[in-house]
Parts: sequence; C-alpha cells; structure tokens
Amino acid sequence: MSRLIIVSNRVAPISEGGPAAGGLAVGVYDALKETGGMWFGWSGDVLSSGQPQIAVEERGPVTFATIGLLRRDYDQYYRGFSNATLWPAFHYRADLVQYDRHDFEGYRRVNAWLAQQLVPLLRDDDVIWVHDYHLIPFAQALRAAGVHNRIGFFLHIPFPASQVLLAVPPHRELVEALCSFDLLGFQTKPDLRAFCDYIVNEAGGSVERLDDGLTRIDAFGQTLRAGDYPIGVYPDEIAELAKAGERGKPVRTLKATLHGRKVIMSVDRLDYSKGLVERFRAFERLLDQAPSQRNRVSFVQIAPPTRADLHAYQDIRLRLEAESGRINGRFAELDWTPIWYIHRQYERAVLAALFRASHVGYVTPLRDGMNLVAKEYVSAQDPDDPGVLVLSCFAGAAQELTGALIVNPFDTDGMADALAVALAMPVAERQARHRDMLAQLRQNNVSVWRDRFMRDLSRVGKREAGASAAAGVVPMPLAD
Ligand code: ADQ
Repeated sequence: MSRLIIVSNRVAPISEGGPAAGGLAVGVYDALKETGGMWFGWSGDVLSSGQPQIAVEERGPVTFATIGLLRRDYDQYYRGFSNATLWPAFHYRADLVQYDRHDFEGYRRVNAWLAQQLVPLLRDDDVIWVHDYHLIPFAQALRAAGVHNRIGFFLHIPFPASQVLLAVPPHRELVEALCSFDLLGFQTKPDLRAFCDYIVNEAGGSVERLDDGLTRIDAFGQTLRAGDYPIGVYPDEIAELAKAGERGKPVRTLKATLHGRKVIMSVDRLDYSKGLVERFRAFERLLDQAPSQRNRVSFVQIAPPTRADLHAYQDIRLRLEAESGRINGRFAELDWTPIWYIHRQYERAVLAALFRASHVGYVTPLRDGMNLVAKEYVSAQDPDDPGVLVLSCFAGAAQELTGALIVNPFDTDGMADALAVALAMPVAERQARHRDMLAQLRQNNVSVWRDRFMRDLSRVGKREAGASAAAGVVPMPLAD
C-alpha cells in the first residue's frame, strides 16, 4: 500500500484521544496510521532570524515533519496573502480583500520552499494529499521540482463565484496552479460548480461529468479531476462525549445560572465570515418582537479570538463587544443577562456537553465551507429531547442538514422568526428532524469523507515524467 503524505499549513497537535484533537485531525490521523505515512507542515513557530530546520518525530507508523517560518514569510504567506487576500475573497467579502503583490510573491516563495523541504522525504509511490487555501501552488511547486506522484487537494473553505474571484488580481495564476493537482476536492456541489464555471468562462477550459460522478477538467494544458466531498464528523463519539459531560461542572453551572430558562448556543472562531453581528441583531429582534421571550431565554455565544493581528479581526471584535453591550444594556434585568459573550476556547467534551444542554443551536455564518459546529451540535443531542438547529443557507452543512431550520443570515426578521419557532417546537417534530440529520451524519462521517477522497485519488493515473505545466507538455493521462 502506498504511503500517505498529508500536507497542511498547520500540523494538528495530536495526542491520541486528547481533548484538542478535532474530528478532522483525528480522521486524517486515522488514515495515516492505517497506511503509514507522514504529516508535513508549519510548526506554528515564527523565527526572527536563522534558517528554519525540519523537526521529524516518529510516532509508530506516522512521521510528523514540521518546520518554522521566518517572520517575513509568516507576514507575507500567512497573514498577508492567505488571510488578508484569499480568506475574505473566498468568503465573498471582496470589500475586505487586501492585496499586495509582494505578499503574493511571498506566498508563492513559501509554497516553493516548503515543497523543496518535502522533496527529499518523498518516495516514488507516496500519495500526497494537500489541504486548504494556504497551499494552492504546492503541487505546481512539487511538479517543478520533478515530483510525479499523485497529488490531491482539498479546499476546506468555499470556492467563490467567478465574479468574486476576479477581485483577487492573480486569480488566473491561482486557478492554473490548482490544475497541477490530480484531484481537487470541494466541500459542496455549489463550490465545484463555481470552480467549473471559472474553468469554462474565464480560463477557456472544458469540463465533463464522468460516469463515476467525478468531473474531468481540461485547462491550462492539464487534465485533472474534481469532485465534492462534504467533510463529516464522528457523530457517535461526539454523542458519547456529550453524554459523559451531562453531569459535569460546566453543565451544572450553566443550568444553575439559567434557573429553568432556555438557552440558545453558538460556538465559532471569532471571524467576520461567521455572521456574529447579524446573529446578535436577530436575537435582539426576537426580544423586540416577542416580549414574552424576555427573561425566558439566554443566548450564549462562545467565540475565541483568532488572527488577532489582522485589522479586520480587531474590527469585528470591537463591533461585537459594542453590540452585546448595547443589547444587554437594553434588555438585561437584575436577574437576567440576555447575551453571554465568552471569548475562550473549551475542550471538545465540554462543548459537546453544552450543546446537549442547550435548546437551540444557532449557526448562521454569512459563508462557510462546511461548518463542523452545526454537525457537532446535532451529534451531541439527546435523541429523546433534542435541541433544534437554526442553520444558515450559506453554510456548506445546509446542503446535508435539511432537518434544520434553514435561514438567510441577512434576513434579521426571518432569523428572529426561526428562533421563535425553534424555541416553541414540539418534541415530536424535534425528534423527527434530529433523526433525519443524525442518519445523514452517520452515513457521511469523517472516515467516509476521507476514504472517498483517497479512493478517487488512488484511481487517477500517475503523472508521466516530463508532463508538467511549466514545460507545457502532454496533459496527464487519467486511468479509471
Ligand atoms: P473553521 O472555520 O475553523 O474550519 P468549523 O468547521 O466550524 O470552522 O470548525 C471549527 C472547529 O473548532 C469545530 O470543531 C469546533 O468545535 C471548534 N471550536 C470552535 N470554537 C471553539 C471553542 N471556543 N473552543 C473549542 N473548540 C472550538 C474550516 C472551514 C469550515 C470547515 C472546516 C473543516 O472554515 O467551513 O467546516 O474547516 O473542513
């Protein structure tokens, strides 16, 4: 069996069964343990000077290879082009795109440098799986270094409509670079369609739907395949964690403080794509329009800050602090705080238990590749007395979780109405919706996601020596 090489911006800090390990990290790590292989990426260290050195750690059949970044590389590759240009553009926030040509050069330089670090560690029959928007040029860089292995790519975030992608000045270079992979995986069909639309209408390429469900792409002198692979969770493990935490301190404290009131729960990284301001305002609208809900329900928003050194993230934090203060000032009473806004990270087990203790999961991103919180919320519920998921139509998860109350996060009244419906929903309807969603989550758990992608990647033909975009030679032959 070929070795699997996972390449991602950050290598997940896995301690087996440990609390920090998320479903994705565990899912990918499981695959590595099965096939044997390596996880390669940035260590998270930023060095002010010197020459970063790879640290290699063997844990059974899995090798972890990590390397630090120099400050300038971090600024241009990570803070700059990845998170100030690509992240907003891919989340349809062209208004927040900051583009600096030097950052793009840095992004390409770091991708090429990381690829060069990986090359000496590779074997001929390794299968390479690259993750996410930080590493779009990675396969192109490996091909330029003479690597002909199978290389797949999974994009965890949305792929934007062409008219939005055009706001990123080097859009063409990016899409051309993507075409150096053998298999591209997107979260949902709409993302795949957006990519195909760019290929046909902007790049002059062609797309063809194949019998095996994949799409064949011909563009920039390359032939590759693409498909949709909605990422999953391990629902039964999350349910176990949630059940185990039912009598734990966090849940007891929450219940004691609520005094029988209902609770609406949201958990997100503090990011402008998550729609927090709109969500706060819709909760305010609920209190405005349904005075009977006042002092009967609290909204808990857990949102640890991320990327705090970027201006757009400082801005969203200030806006949220202002909104929660304003709404609480307007409605709070001596014995009731409407919004609890908490800036911290919790262990997975605690989050799962809090999800189970809450009545409504309020997950309303303005755009999200998938949104695992929505899937974790459903997984954590008690099937006899489940909470209701209120879910944005712009989360990838909405394609699968049709038993949720699907809302448009730009429609404040619509969201307030959905909250009211969720809070009043009879138990039989809650059970039926939950049953449908749980069945879907079990059917497409994170192992299924990973195995589908690996199976499709193993089916594509290996690149022939000399076939590279740079050389502009033969398109890659694909085997069925
Ligand atoms: P994210 O944008 O990080 O992921 P999401 O899918 O919701 O978004 O995953 C967040 C993870 O972090 C969840 O597992 C959640 O439980 C955890 N988390 C969030 N807040 C936390 C807190 N306060 N304490 C502890 N844990 C917390 C990107 C894409 C998504 C895509 C995923 C996976 O943006 O669209 O679903 O990758 O592909």
